[in-house]
Amino acid sequence: MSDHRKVALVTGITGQDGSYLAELLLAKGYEVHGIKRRSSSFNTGRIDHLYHDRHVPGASFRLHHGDLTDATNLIRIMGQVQPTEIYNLGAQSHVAVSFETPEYTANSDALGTLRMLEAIRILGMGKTARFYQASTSELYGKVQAVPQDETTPFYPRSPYAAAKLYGYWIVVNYREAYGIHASNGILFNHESPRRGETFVTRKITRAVAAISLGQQDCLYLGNLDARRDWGHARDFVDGMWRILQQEQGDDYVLATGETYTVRHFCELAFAEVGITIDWRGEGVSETGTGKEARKVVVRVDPAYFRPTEVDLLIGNAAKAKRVLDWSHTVKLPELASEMVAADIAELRTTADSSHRICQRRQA
Ligand code: NDP
Ligand code: GDR
Repeated sequence: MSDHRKVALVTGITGQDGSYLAELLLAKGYEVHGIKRRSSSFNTGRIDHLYHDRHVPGASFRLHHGDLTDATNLIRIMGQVQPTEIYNLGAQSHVAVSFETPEYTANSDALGTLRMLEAIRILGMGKTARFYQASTSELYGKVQAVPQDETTPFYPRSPYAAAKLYGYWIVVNYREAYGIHASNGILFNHESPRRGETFVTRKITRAVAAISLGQQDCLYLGNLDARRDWGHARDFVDGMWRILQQEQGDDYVLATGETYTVRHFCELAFAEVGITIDWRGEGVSETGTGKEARKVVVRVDPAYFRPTEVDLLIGNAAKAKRVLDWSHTVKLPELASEMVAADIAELRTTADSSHRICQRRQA
């Protein structure tokens, strides 16, 4: 490719990964364009610190209104921006929600990917733009081998995973059919203080913060035995960038190679505020000292169980290590610690933070 400009277009820029990726690309001297959805309230909290008035000379960060369900909009933005690298991070990314909104999830996650690739083809950008697709370890679903790598068969277990399966294969097909530099990053779970509040790690760390500050009594969770390979989002966006710096498009697993249960993450997070969880008996108890004795801090609510669950994910990122020289730098205890500290700091500075999620109600 002879195009030496560094212009990135990022869908899902307002999300966890989009925000870290934008920071990384700006630090590397890219002009960064992001697609954000129109919202009735502000949805740019994760990227506000990157935004400069567009009238400021040299400003290299731009936002465009758009949506992955709107092909004409995507074609227009892509035609205007003429990106050299496209990161398709936008998605209805919540697995449990995808059971509630399967058609919308397919539209944004599966057809949205197709629309991005078609825009590249229609605009004749196949030789100038490289494409990254946010594929996922959820593709392995009912796992067929342990650990999972690029050769492990897929077995999706949710409408989200089935939509992402289409996204994965349409990327492979456009690479093979049209010679587009298109790659899949098969990323295992990655978290951070910017993680959406309804994903399990953040839900836990927010609750730990609230419970430790006396603003919440109890945390309700679903399946405590699910195992995930959790890393830090900052490490993973670095892997995304490395994937697009390769001469050829290809598919890569990014993972830490370690797996832990949701239960274990709870223990790590509560330990940060000095609460030891004792899982014996009904519910879950805090082992307190003196008068406070035993208090239930975590309960299981079957409402959070999924119709079909992914029980065990653990990735093998050997190919990424070999080809991209990528590996994770943050281990789970450090991640949990950072997330709990950030949530405590946030709660302390939020005036309106006294909302009790699990109150004992008197009749
Ligand atoms: P988030 O849920 O934090 O962010 C998703 C982003 O997509 C948000 O910016 C959201 O906008 C945007 N979005 C949602 N629907 C649309 C749509 N129809 N059109 C345009 N944009 C849309 O996800 P993450 O940052 O955690 O993940 C990024 C990507 O990586 C996703 O595709 C996810 O499926 C995938 N992935 C994530 C992993 C993880 O562990 N985090 C692991 C593997 C894959 P808004 O802010 O307005 O909601
Ligand atoms: P996941 O993440 O489904 O792996 O998808 P999530 O944090 O939602 O769930 C992880 C595991 O925790 C169990 N769990 C709960 N989950 C949530 N959200 N809320 C609960 O109360 C709860 N209790 C237990 C779940 O059942 C599951 O087993 C994430 C998303 O970022 C996807 O977009 C991405 O593709 C995958 O990671 C890799």
